[in-house]
Amino acid sequence: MKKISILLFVATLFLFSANTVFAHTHLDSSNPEDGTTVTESIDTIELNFDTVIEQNATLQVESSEGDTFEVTDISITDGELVATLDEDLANGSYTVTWDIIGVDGHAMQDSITFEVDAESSEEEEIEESTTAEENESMTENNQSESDDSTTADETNEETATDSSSNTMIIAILLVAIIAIIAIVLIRKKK
Ligand SMILES: [Cu+2]
Repeated sequence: MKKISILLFVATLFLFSANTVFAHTHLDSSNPEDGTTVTESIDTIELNFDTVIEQNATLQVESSEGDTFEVTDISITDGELVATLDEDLANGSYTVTWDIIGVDGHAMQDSITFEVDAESSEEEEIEESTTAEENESMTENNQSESDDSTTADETNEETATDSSSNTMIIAILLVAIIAIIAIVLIRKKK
């Protein structure tokens, strides 16, 4: 009887450590905020998550025209991610997509969109049209890239659904194990 209760105790500990928190990691706030328009040009994007995240997070910035922007630095402190771009974002609409590993070990992918509408100087407009021309030849590449990310999105949603049903099963198992341990301990006392 003693051996069984020790075994159950170890199993419980294992389940707890594997699922410390029964919740996915989501975005709390960001700068720029989702759906907003910023009136000055920016070269950093800040994401605040509701739990700590792992250091291996990645982030992509894409304009509505399909141009992608190089992220030169990602710094992560607990649940705060700050991404620095190699250039200021010109006026336009942007989508920021991230892949993170949350505190529960689940991979989470999500995105925000925002607009930049800064007082544009002539220089910026010239820069913008040059970039647009340069990127015309890349449009094909970007097309296949965005196809890929759609597939990734779908896979991710499936994973999230699967893991939440797994979480339910684990929670039920946990309750059952705790109940068994309680019964064993009560019997021991008698
Ligand atoms: Cu999760």
